[in-house]
Amino acid sequence: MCQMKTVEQRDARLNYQRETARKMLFRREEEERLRNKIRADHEKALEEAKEKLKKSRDEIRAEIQTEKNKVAQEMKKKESKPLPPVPVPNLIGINSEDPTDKDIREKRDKIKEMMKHAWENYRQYGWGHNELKPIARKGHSTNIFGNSQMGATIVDALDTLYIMGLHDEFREGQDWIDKNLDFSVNSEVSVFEVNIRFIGGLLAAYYLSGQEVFKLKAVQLAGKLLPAFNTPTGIPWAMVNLKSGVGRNWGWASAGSSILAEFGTLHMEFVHLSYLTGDPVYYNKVMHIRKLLQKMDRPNGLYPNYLNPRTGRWGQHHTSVGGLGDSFYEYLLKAWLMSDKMDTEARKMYDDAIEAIERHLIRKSNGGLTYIGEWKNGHLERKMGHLTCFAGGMFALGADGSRDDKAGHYLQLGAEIAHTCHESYDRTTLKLGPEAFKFDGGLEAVAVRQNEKYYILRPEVIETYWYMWRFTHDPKYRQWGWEAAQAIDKYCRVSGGFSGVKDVYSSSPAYDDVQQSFFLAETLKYLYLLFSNDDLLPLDNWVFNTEAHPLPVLHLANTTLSGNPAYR
Ligand code: DMJ
Repeated sequence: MCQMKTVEQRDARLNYQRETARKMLFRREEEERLRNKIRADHEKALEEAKEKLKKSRDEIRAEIQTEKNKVAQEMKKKESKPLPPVPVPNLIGINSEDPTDKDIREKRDKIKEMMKHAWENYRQYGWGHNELKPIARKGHSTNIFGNSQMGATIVDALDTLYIMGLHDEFREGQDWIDKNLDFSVNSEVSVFEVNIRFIGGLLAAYYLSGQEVFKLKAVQLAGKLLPAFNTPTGIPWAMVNLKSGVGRNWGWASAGSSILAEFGTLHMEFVHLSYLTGDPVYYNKVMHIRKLLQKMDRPNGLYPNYLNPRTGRWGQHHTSVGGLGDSFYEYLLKAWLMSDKMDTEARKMYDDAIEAIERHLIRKSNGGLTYIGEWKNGHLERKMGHLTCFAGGMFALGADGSRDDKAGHYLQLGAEIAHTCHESYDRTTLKLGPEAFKFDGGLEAVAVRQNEKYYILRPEVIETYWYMWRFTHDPKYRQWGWEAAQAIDKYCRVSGGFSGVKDVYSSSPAYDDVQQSFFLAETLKYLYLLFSNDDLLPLDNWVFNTEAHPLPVLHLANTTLSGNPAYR
């Protein structure tokens, strides 16, 4: 027994020694192989370097360029991969008969003529630039579009051209987008503006025309905006560099805050992006914002305009239904409408917000005009902006489905705001509305400060007329819209396009020399729709984003994207 153990132990020792020797040999061979490889690589690199030295500087440059092109081509190939097919929602009312009433037809033709004038001059003098300077007859841009030529007017105008039947002009725009619209640029843009004008414009053009290029460009651009959401809270920065993805906020915003109307106006476009691509990333980003807002305390039930994306805390307690707040409320309502009224969470948030606004911000002036003031650190400023005038249309649009069946009340509120905003136009010399107007110290619906007397071709008042027309068919809304159209044609039209004016109370106002892209996207589109039949883009099937780009209703369940099979 004992002898057997000794034999076994000896065998095991021998095996161990043999194994160790084998491993050492293998390691040595491996090291040798590696040394040889390093030597060979080194020699190859030396040879290549010697070869390179023989080449001229230009040859070397050309080689580097070829390498770069190869990489760029690879990236382009990746970017233009076709997107997965999804069922297109029911697209109703893209075309409609001409109005039977001759007078209405003529008015509509006049609006179309104005659109042609704006477009042709932009094409001639500003093509490819973001906007047009109609007096200087050259391109124009502002910091919201960054420092590159992204053809904002082309993208913003596309769907208006389409519904007006200006198909040659539409194709010119499509061709430019196809060949020139490039987002790999070192340019810092506004996330909000790029979303509502570019992504909204491209998506609407896609749904109306069915041309894939628009969908593809919208998705490429959205990918470039995503890094803006990389903040500690997921509340996006106001601006993002399209190339580096670095984001930051406006220097003027309260304590480094993001703006409610900016990060709160992404929902419609982002839900459509997820629907079309089958990728939930966009949907998740906007739902995260919503959930975060839902959890926060709201002073007096009001949403302040500023929120710090690092700390998740409110900035200054200012609340506005005009600039800085406006389209956040609009998108709560429209999220509900766009989901075929399935997204009841959004509807509830809208109802709660509107009730608080009515309680704290809406008042009647001594002269009987209903206005929406601004809440600033605990007191009400009796001033209303042109931007706030969109709210008349919003109240009317949200009347159906309102809490406690207050449809009549909200339609009436919409009518009162429309009336007030009309008064702000009617009390000027040019019959065009000022940027902001007061209800204070005996003044009603008039601007006081010189720097609030301008009109920059904004759409909000006409937008409200159109919604009120669709819901009531009261002819006064067409009449008011026509008054505005005539005033624009008389005082803003110049031979090189349309320009804003600096003082609506002066009979010979100076021009600001800017043809804003929203003039083509919104002002002229709402005017055209005001003189069209209701079956053109019916409101049961289409929801207009805040830049007037129509997006179709999707039958979406509360928290899922059931319209897209990729989600089932
Ligand atoms: C447009 O770009 C949009 O309507 C936005 O929501 C606010 N205002 C401008 C036009 O005035």
